[in-house]
Amino acid sequence: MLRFTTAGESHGQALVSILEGMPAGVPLVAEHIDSELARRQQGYGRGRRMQIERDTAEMLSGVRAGETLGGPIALLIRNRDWANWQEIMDPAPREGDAGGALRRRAVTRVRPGHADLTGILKYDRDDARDILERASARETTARVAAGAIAKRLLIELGVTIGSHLVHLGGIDARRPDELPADLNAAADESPLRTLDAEAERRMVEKIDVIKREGNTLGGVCEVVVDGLPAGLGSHVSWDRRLDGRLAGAMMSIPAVKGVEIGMGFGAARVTGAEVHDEMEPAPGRTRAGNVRRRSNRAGGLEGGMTTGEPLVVRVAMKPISTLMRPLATVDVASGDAAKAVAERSDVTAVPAMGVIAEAMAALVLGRAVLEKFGGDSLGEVQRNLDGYLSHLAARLGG
Ligand code: EPS
Repeated sequence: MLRFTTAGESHGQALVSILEGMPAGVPLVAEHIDSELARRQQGYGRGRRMQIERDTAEMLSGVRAGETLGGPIALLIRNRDWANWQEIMDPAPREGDAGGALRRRAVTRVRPGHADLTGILKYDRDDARDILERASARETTARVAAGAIAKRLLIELGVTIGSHLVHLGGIDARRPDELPADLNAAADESPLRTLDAEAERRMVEKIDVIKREGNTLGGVCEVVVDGLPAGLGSHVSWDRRLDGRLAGAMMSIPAVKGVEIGMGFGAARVTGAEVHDEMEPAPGRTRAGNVRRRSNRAGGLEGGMTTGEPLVVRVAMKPISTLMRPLATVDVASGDAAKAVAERSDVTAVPAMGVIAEAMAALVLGRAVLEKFGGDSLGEVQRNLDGYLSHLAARLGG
């Protein structure tokens, strides 16, 4: 079973990711991971932190001579900013807080919308830094590193994942009827990872205005997965339905507040004839069971299973909760009314969120692929997939 966990604080020494359950023999070099980490660091509207960090992953285990070994893969991503935070983040006990640095730097004016307040109540802390360091979206670096490896497995099996930004702070991007063959090559050209140059211009202007106002913006990214065979996930039990598993993974990304598959909420507003994808025979479309859907409003999922059409998931992110013109709050040290802490932050991180959503999709789909075609080596997985595809090829007059 493919699973992963992460560790690390935003201004601690490093982030760690452990990915377990990858079969042996998957080609993997540092560049596969580092290129994804670099994509996550892009995006107009990010703050000064991204100029400090140059995220690269050290492979500590599970990989030898450019191939996975089948054992747990441990990855280490160092925080460059640690050099500036050693005194504050040092794990060693402080003798009476020499110099009062910890007290002076304590975060007590908790930010509305952030984990700060509920975190200190639940974990019984006085300094919200004990919460925000782990709640920070810096953690998603470790997810993208693990997801980059899941992507390599999927690529070997003919499955590719891309994303683009479709909405930012009230401005829609036009979605082309036909997406570019290499979606990420096109989207990564844009500073906002959007395919609509005119909308991009207005979005950049809006980010500049909102930044001057000390405010923040959210938005929506669309993840598209091509090449999935029909039949990943299952209709038989609630926790095997792939739509639920994907939505859960996307909702676990910090600041994500909504997920739509295919038409999503739009499907609730119109009739069945306007929602369901009509089918026709299509010999040779093996991965879709020799059938073509005339539309893909279902977003590639029916009955909790992939249909063989592209998987389309849209993910909505709220505006970042650190505002330079802070909102009203309570100072938890005094109990008095106050203005929230205004630490350095981003105006928006929606373009990065798209890359993170790709990683989460890769981890969920990698697991679903191994459930169905699982093996200890890439060769075994490929043989299992090939056997299933020859079975599909023979169905429905194919
Ligand atoms: C974040 C605040 C900012 C972001 C950070 C997430 O960091 P800092 O507090 O150091 O200025 O840059 O995102 C990252 C570091 C990253 O790698 O994405 C927050 O509070 O969530």
